[in-house]
Amino acid sequence: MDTETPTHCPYCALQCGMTLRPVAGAPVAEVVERTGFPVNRGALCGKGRTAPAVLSSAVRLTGPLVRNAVSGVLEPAGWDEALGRIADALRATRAAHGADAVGVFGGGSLTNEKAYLLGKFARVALGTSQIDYNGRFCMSSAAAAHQRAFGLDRGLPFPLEDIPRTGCVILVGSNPAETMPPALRYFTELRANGGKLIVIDPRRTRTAEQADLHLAPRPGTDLALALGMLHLVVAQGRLDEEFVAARTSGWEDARAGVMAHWPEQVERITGVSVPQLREAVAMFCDADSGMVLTARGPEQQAKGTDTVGAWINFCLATGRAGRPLSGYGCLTGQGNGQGGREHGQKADQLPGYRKLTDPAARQHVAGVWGVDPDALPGPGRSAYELLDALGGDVRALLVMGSNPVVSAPRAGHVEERLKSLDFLAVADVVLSETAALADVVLPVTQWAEETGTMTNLEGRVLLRRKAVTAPEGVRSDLEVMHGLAALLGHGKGFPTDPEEVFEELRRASAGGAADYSGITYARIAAEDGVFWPCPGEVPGSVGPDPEKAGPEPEKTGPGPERCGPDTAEAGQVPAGAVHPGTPRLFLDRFATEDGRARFVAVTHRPPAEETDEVYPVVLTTGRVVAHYQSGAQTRRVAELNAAAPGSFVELHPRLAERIGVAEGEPVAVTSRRGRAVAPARITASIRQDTVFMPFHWAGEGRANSLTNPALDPVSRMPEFKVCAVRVEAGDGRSAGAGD
Ligand SMILES: Nc1nc2c(c(=O)[nH]1)N[C@H]1C(S)=C(S)[C@@H](COP(=O)(O)OP(=O)(O)OC[C@H]3O[C@@H](n4cnc5c(=O)[nH]c(N)nc54)[C@H](O)[C@@H]3O)O[C@H]1N2
Ligand SMILES: Nc1nc2c(c(=O)[nH]1)N[C@H]1C(S)=C(S)[C@@H](COP(=O)(O)OP(=O)(O)OC[C@H]3O[C@@H](n4cnc5c(=O)[nH]c(N)nc54)[C@H](O)[C@@H]3O)O[C@H]1N2
Ligand code: SF4
Ligand SMILES: [Mo]
Repeated sequence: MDTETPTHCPYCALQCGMTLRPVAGAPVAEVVERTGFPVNRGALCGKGRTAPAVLSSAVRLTGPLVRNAVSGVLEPAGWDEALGRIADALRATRAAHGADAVGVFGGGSLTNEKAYLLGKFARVALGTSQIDYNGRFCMSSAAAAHQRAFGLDRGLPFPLEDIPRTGCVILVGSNPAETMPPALRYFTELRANGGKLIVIDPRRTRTAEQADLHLAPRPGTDLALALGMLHLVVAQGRLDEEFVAARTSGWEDARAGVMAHWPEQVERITGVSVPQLREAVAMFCDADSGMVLTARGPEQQAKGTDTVGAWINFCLATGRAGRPLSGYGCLTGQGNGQGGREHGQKADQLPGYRKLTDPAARQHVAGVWGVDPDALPGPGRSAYELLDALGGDVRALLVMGSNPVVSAPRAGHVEERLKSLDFLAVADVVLSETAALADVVLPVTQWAEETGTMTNLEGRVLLRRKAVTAPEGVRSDLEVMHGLAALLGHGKGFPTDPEEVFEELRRASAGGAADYSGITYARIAAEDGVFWPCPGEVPGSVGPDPEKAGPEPEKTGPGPERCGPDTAEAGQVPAGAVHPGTPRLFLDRFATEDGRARFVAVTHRPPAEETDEVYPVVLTTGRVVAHYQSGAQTRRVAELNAAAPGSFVELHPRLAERIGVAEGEPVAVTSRRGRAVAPARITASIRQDTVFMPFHWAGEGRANSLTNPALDPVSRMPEFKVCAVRVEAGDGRSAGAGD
């Protein structure tokens, strides 16, 4: 191809628009600004700018690898051999141990088409219930809280462009300066317009530096903080009684928990002083509109769902929800973190954000797939539980779009479990740490080499277009699923053309909460993306055999017509008219049965693991701007490695002094699960009782050797953001921080 192609970044949920232009004689295309795309208006972070480097054959997989049974070494092989080995192994596992002995692990970087087809592949071609994905590690707590309170989970109920026009934003455990740099503009514009920004983060991050007010709680105490602030709202007579009466239910039950959290007690739990709590409440309530946005800080906790629930309660009690320029939102993380959680790669889910346990949903989707609803398996295990079961009940695994050796909690244990499998297959772009353990590695095409849709953090469905030709020897994930399904006796139903898969997804999602039926590739291209829900007519020629499809089931869940879009009443669009999509949700009603948002009664509880004499320091983990996730992609880019060459331990000067380390010297961090060593990065911007490690690296500096897999009871999200550790000089000089 020799033309400029407008497309999107391979990495995070902002899905910045960019244009790719081939360069004569150079191995990879170059990135050109795409100013017309509204979300980032041409701006990119360093990862996006350098993304084409990973297209280079020098750093990526260009042919399948199969492990030699004798030497134990991964060796180049042909596609027929590689796919044949996988199909044989999966068939043998199923014959010996049953269909549920085969597992599938997906990812939020997969396009909607891939995520959809992967769910179908697991349930139809493999007949297994054992599928989940890395989104469970990402925003599952916010998703669960959204469902509980609003009856619908879309990360942001409004477009980012609304942020600069609201009165006050509380950013909880979110560091866009490092994790979504082009989005920082929305917050600087907010302040330029006279709006206020409050940041809640145990570290004074580059985002917190921009805030009007920074609260630095002890990690894992956000639930108490939110309840304490809501207590002050009530105590100061700032409850929006009219809104609570007209648009919500459950306040009386929730109120008791709120009133039990006195500000002084909250100060003791969180370390945030009562005057600061008062200041935050005044700042938020004095503005005539406001938003609370959470990210992984409060969510990646064993009580993440309740914590987000408390923040939603806060928004509801102050009347900052379901109104223009106000509301609660979650800043979703992965490129397709939103779409990836809607179309069926999650253990309990069918396409269109349907529930696998809902008979009507099973009937509808089975109809589209041309299978018997009773043949569909039930819900499987959540991501960590699935990884923990490897080598036990689950004996063979296919990984597509994740690198759990680096990114899973208690990663040393997960690595052991992966090694104990009878068979592991990994489809990846590069030889990730997880792929390096596999029996068969399949090299797949990436973002710029294939077309597909992504749903960004706003719920905007985007088209990522193919811009360059993939190296020979590489196949797409869709082709992988097609090939494997055919070998497993499903020659039909697994198309390799992304648009054909999308047309089927439209049918499968029709009538569901995440309704994509009115969205087409052509519309997305013409409209800079389309926000779901977007119901519409899907041409009958596509999808399943109508004979087998069965009757359309009655709608049981709250449909999109209940969500109150701003531009038109969804569902009330005249027959034949095109639905405009739904940039803004909940303005007229919430997506619950009665249209009211539900308060949830929650009370604070400590982290799953509290500090003690042996493990006296809190570890929290997160990101740096130069690297993405497990680093599988970005650690292969020279410019990014130069900017951030390796793991580190961020600690306060007092703690550094106590353990006797200077800047750059090795620090050993030990938890009940393992040990990691990385250079000290000493800064007064972190609490004295807390250390921070980024999780982008493998080996000695791997943060996840330490983290606690304690799970949230509702979302099954692991507690990445808080565990107890001992911190010492890495060369063994120090006796420990506890003394
Ligand atoms: N550069 C870069 N950008 C990314 C990614 C990446 O890997 N690298 N990944 C993408 C993905 S998948 C995601 S999910 C997003 C994540 O985006 P963010 O959520 O912004 O990223 P994190 O660094 O995980 O966590 C945010 C902040 O939470 C704080 N924090 C830690 N513990 C607590 C706590 O107990 N309470 C509170 N309130 N805050 C706490 C941390 O100090 C950190 O500054 O980023 C996306 N963008
Ligand atoms: N300690 C700690 N751990 C964390 C977190 C934290 O804050 N702290 N955050 C968690 C969060 S929010 C997330 S999202 C996870 C993410 O962690 P991972 O699931 O490991 O995510 P990635 O590193 O993006 O892994 C994606 C893998 O898929 C490959 N890949 C990319 N695109 C494609 C594709 O289209 N097809 C295929 N087949 N492969 C592809 C990449 O090369 C890479 O190897 O990490 C979690 N782990
Ligand atoms: S902010 Fe996210 S989407 Fe935008 S360029 Fe950076 S990594 Fe890519
Ligand atoms: Mo994430």
